[in-house]
Amino acid sequence: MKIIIPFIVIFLYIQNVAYSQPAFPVEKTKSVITSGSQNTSSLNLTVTALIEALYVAGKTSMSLSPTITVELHDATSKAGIESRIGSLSTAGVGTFSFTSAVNGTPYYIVIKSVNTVETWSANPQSFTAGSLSYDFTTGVSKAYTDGSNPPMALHNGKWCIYSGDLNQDGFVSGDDFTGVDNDNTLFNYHPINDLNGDGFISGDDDTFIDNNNSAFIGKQIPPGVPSNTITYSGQTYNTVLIGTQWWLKENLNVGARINGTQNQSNNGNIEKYCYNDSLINCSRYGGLYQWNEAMQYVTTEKAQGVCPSGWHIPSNSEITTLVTNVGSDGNELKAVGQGGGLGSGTNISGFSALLSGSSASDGSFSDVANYGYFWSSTQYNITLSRLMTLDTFDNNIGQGQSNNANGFSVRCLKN
Ligand SMILES: [Ca+2]
Ligand SMILES: [Ca+2]
Ligand SMILES: [Ca+2]
Repeated sequence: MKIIIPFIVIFLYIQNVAYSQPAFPVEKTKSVITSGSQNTSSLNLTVTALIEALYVAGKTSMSLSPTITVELHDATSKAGIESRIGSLSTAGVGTFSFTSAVNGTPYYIVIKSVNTVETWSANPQSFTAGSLSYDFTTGVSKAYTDGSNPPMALHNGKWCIYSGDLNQDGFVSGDDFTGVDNDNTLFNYHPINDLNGDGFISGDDDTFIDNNNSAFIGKQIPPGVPSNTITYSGQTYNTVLIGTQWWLKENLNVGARINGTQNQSNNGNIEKYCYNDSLINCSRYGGLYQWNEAMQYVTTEKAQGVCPSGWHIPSNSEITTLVTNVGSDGNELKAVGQGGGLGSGTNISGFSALLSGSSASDGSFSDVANYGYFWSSTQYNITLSRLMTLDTFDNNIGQGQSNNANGFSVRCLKN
């Protein structure tokens, strides 16, 4: 079976998706400074921040140049308005370009990464003449504190962002050991678990989780930050800001399950397929929807379709914006644990994509754990519509088209 499976997968994949060249220039550069998405009206934030475990390992600089996310949050509502992914130098300096921020308006600056504690600037900061610099390392007073703990860790004279929140729940606790311990035991390597950046997953990485767990370290945020969850049809969904787009962080799982041998129909009820006709797969991966059902029988781009009120099925060009915002690196979209080798998900964007597979019009299911397919609301022609594809093998992001009768995942985008 192990020899046969890849051939089956490739065959089904070719059958399912008529592939086309991406309609956008392929942009491999992750640094936001050199990104093609930068426009003339963007504002540049130069931030200085050191990540605790990397700085302790490197002693006078970080042991590697980390990828982080910087968010700007409205000073009054505290809501996130834009997030940008980029790198810090080993000295901790990085420049991030924002397209929706304006001069003279104060914003909180928020630093996130896959294995650190979310850290906010002590106060809102404003851009002047297109630029703003903020250095978190020079004093504990540079980060927001709710008084529970110092909001950063002091190492070798510099204030550092706490390491150790690997599951990004806002606390450093026992749950955060899981990935490190698994990699340590199985001799696997996922970058998220290499806290000190020495190329190995070992007990040294546990140390930071251990210490911060004992000290009850967690994120400290100003009062009134809006919840990043919504409830729709009895289920709670998380939301994530990528660039200026708010995405649902999980595949939609709404409607009544029908068998893959039946067609979803324009009957006033939302219907879904669950992989292998098993309800538990809908809980894990979300539902699979034929294009017309996903769109609720309209063909307009950005239609609400089966999405909650105030949300819609993304257009192909909105997906292209997402692709640009992650530097065309599909691994940044995949959840940690999805994909293998060159295709291992890093989830740097927080999009948390799963390789949920597909259904075909003959009632068969295929590709789970190998491919994830996400419908757009853009038609290619009368029978095919555009979609985004992620796979287990590499970091490619496909933007092809496929038959409307196939069942794929749906990710909703906020209007
Ligand atoms: Ca945690
Ligand atoms: Ca390590
Ligand atoms: Ca229906």
